[in-house]
Amino acid sequence: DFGERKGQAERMLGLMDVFLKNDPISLQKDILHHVEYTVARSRFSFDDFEAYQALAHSVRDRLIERWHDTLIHFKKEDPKRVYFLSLEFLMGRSLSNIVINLGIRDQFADALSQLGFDFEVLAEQEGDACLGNGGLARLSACQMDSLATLDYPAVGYGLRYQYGLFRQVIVDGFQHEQPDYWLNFGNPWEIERIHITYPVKFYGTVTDEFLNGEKCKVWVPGEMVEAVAYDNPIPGYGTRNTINLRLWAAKPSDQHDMESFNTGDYVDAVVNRQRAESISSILYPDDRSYQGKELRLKQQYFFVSASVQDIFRRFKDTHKKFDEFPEKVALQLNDTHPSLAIAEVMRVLLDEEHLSWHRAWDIICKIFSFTTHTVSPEGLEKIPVDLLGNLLPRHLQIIYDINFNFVEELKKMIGLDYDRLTRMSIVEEGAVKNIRMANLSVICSHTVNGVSRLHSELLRTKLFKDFYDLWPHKFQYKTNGVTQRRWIVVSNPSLCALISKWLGTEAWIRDIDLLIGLRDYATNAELHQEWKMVKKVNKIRLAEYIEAMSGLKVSLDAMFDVQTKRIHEYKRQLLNILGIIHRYDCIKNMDKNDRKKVVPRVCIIGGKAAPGYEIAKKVIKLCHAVAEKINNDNDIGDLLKLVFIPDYNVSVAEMVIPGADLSQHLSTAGHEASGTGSMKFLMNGCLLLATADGSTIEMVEEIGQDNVFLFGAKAHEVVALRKKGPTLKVPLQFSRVVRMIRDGHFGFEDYFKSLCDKIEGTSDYFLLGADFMSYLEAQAAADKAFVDEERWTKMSILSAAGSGRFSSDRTIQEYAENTWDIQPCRCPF
Ligand code: CJB
Repeated sequence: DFGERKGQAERMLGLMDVFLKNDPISLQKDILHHVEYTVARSRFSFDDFEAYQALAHSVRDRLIERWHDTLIHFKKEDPKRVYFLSLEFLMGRSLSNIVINLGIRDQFADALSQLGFDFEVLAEQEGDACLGNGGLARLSACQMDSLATLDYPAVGYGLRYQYGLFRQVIVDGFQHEQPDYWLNFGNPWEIERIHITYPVKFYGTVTDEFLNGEKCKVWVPGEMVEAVAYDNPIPGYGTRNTINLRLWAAKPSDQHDMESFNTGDYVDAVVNRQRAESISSILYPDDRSYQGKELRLKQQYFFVSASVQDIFRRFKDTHKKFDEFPEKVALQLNDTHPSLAIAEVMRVLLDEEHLSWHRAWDIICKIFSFTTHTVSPEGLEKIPVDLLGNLLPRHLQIIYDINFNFVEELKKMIGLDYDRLTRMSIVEEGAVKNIRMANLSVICSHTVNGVSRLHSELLRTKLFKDFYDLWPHKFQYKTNGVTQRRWIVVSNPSLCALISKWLGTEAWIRDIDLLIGLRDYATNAELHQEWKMVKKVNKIRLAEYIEAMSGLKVSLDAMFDVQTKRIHEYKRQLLNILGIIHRYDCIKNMDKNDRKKVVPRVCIIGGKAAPGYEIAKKVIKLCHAVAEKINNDNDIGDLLKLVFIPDYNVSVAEMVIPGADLSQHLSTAGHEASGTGSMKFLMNGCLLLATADGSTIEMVEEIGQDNVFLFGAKAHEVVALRKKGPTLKVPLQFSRVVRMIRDGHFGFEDYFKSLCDKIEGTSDYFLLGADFMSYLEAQAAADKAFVDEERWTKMSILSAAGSGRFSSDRTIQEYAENTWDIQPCRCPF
């Protein structure tokens, strides 16, 4: 009865304030309430961690208000939404980011200090959410922040792993991996939605049946698990909009294998049921190596199937005709990991909604867009046909049908060019038959994006050349970006305040192009003073961390030179270490006078190696062995120090990046699709020492060649250099430092032998030898610039001033306008 319901609603409204209040007393009451009733500790006695929990819950309450309002607003407006499908989101900590985006950080800090707590200390209590490996995963997190801030109607979908990326522990210089059971201490930022569940099916058989006289396929699955939604509200900055990141967890299904309960052993049957949870239990730690593991494929399909069901449910709530689907739905594939979504949407449209192939295919071609993050063909995901056919028999059929139609069309267009047909086919023939997920994604998406201009060029001329020749209009690029909210406002509050002061506004936090205004003051002596002070504050913070972690005292006058990222051969951490050995060797051979001219350096390296990646693990050990030698050499003192920062993750990055003077990005040109770490350093006024690779090329265009230390072969020269092979001359300096390792200067010579073999002679695939001299020259140029404080500070200011293009706000706006065709949908305040 309407009257009765209206009356009840009004009564409820009367019982509650419309919104929670943010004055100091209300906040303190709220925090204490959560101490007592949520954390269940006495409000007269609770420690920092409990205070953090209560604080987090008070923040969460405010977050939920906005999230509800946004979801209701989206429902009412029913805009076209983008669904961002990604197997990885590297969120890091949430508390500071959330209170800053909600605009209530200072209020909370005041309220806490009146209770005798320090906001920063409590924020440190939070553990990182590491549901991803590296750049790709952190990019997803930055893009969610931008989607919310720019008011786009977006939903993120992913997996709620119970074990995040392993923790890296160093024992005697070797990497050991420990599990990251991150949910142990609870996660206040997620909302468990026990009623939002979907069944996900695996295995079984497909039969032909007749429905209303029409032949159709029926998939009779052999296993079923339940996907449960966990919602993670993502607040925008300077807006009420708070969007949803929905992560799925696997739970046993009540419909799962009931038969075994009746016939078999009860205990065994329960244990079997529990196995369902393993699907979402662990994040695969192998950044870009595809091993054809069934569990990985199960994860991919599990999250795709649940997300697609959720998307259809939402669409069908308000729409009847599937022809409207492309007007309401854009599906973004973050790399090929979610590309089974193509076959899944097709299956639902054909087998459950009973659309004709023609109509279903028409919809597919309008809704999917694909972004690849990879440069090399070996990086592309392939799934063995046997594996796919066993786990998802109906999907394999659909992929075969898509491929059949595609190849038939292709023959009409290009004739019987069998080499090309073979290359472009979704099915790779060979000893093991594979499904090429990238080909599937390119064929079925309306747009294929690269992540930098160079990357896109490589896609068009190499990786996807055949497809580009066929469909040039599909290929675009969106140079990556990072969010300035996390990478300046949260991680570098002093720089944030300084920028706002000099620009006279905080508007740059939403509109990063304003940073360019700093150029006007690039030579202003007063700004120089303040700029140097900010760097110093951040260097002190980093130096304290290094000392607490390793006992090593470092000089603040030294240049803090940082290379932090996943360890990969192509990223050439080894080049950095060889350069350090060379520097060490030079200092050792100098007389007293020359030593006085040496620019002191603290070299900082950090990053994880995939557990099965032997060479990368040897690089970590080499770094420690070299550090051991140098740091204990009294002859060297403060002139050179080498530090390995263990367990590099988002929160460590937030502390390291602002404290860096120089940052290194050494990938062999043509191998880094974009690179995003460099953007974070740039925003924080760190100078770059880099190759002309990925998005660095575009950074140089923004800030000018004079403000970057560029070195090394260009992408187009790399192929020619490799061809030279054994005739390629490497400099003596290079051979000498490799010889020092081989001769046991740093111990462990047998262990390092294979590492040395990898970079000498024809095996030097990543061209360390060829680039070495140019690298040393760039390093010398950096030294020279550093001693000229005024010049360095100016370069630093110009770096930050020119970093605006590398905000994920710009990237997301380009996606919205040129790929997804969505409009902002701003929730009224
Ligand atoms: N990337 O982090 C990953 N993992 C992969 O498996 C493949 C690529 C990185 O993605 C970043 C975001 O697009 C890029 O900036 C980076 O160059 C790329 O290596």
